[in-house]
Amino acid sequence: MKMTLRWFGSLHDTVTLEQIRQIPGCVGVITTLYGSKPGEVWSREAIRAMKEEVEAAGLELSGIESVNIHDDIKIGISTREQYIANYIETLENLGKEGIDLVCYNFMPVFDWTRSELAKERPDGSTVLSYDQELVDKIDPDKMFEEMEANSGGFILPGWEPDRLARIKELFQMYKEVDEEKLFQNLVYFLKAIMPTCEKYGMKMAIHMDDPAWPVFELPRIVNNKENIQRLLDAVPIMNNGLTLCTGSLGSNPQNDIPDMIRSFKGRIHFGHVRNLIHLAPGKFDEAAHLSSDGSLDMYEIMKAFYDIGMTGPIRPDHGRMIWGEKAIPGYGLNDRALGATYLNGLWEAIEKTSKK
Ligand code: DNO
Repeated sequence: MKMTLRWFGSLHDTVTLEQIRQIPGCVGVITTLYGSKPGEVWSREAIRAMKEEVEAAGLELSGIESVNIHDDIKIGISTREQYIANYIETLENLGKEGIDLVCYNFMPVFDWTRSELAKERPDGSTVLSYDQELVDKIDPDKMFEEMEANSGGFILPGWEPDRLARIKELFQMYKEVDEEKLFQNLVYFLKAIMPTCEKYGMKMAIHMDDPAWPVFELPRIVNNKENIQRLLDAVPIMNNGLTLCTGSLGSNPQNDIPDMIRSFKGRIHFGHVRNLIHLAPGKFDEAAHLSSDGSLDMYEIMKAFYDIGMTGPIRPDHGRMIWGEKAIPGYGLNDRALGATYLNGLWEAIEKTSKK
């Protein structure tokens, strides 16, 4: 396992590479080419510049999160061919620059969804939270404005303005896309890009749907053991893999995360590890990474990663906002650094006791 942190680039992030380097045991960052739009080709020069910036700070560029998928690919209309060709060119350019991990998601219209971005907890920290009842009251067309209004002026990852410019039109286009169609469109995309992935040893790591159920009646297909297994079996090669996100899967208490980690051995290329508190069905608050602060057993989760011989990057995921920090919701330095340190501590203990 390699401990990493997500970094949003020097233009957008309040956190610097220098700070990330000072987190004990943190060896790399996961980042993306900010400013690129879904469907565009990433040039080799731009990729190289991004990599050189990270390496100059003494860190490794451990993977990309994300190369976003154009909605035409998810909807499955004829224009997808050009966007798939562009995606392949981006993968080739990444491969040529020695990058071999790409996290992406296949959620229609929206990426992750929350009803509140700064819910205060009793200790005064704030967290992201989700309440289905509140989300049901939101007009989906207004969702972007809601998130933007709550974001403290930061651009939220996955909620970039460009991506959502076509929101009304997109809802219309997704009307015909049910779960089966979305699944088939994902398989079509994966089959098209796999030869390139095999050539460059590129690991495609799909992110779980967050939350793990349909939102605004849009289909969700990467949300439980059965659906994920079906996806792995549909394109049964290592390059078709997962970003195992404990917080996304954990939104549904039915998901047994350690069991899923063990079942997907060999196909998990990247781990997002965080905790949350189940409050009621369809309602949760995010929490500190510590097991006792939330509903997930982080020891069992890290043990499962250890048992499958996880060698890829793991990153602490959304942190609380603490100690007066102002940053992208979920992505401040302080609580994610605590998270990384805690997860590294669990790993060290598991490693030492397992070797005895
Ligand atoms: C949220 C993130 C997601 C993730 C994408 C991957 O904080 O985990 O935005 O990066 O779903 O494409």
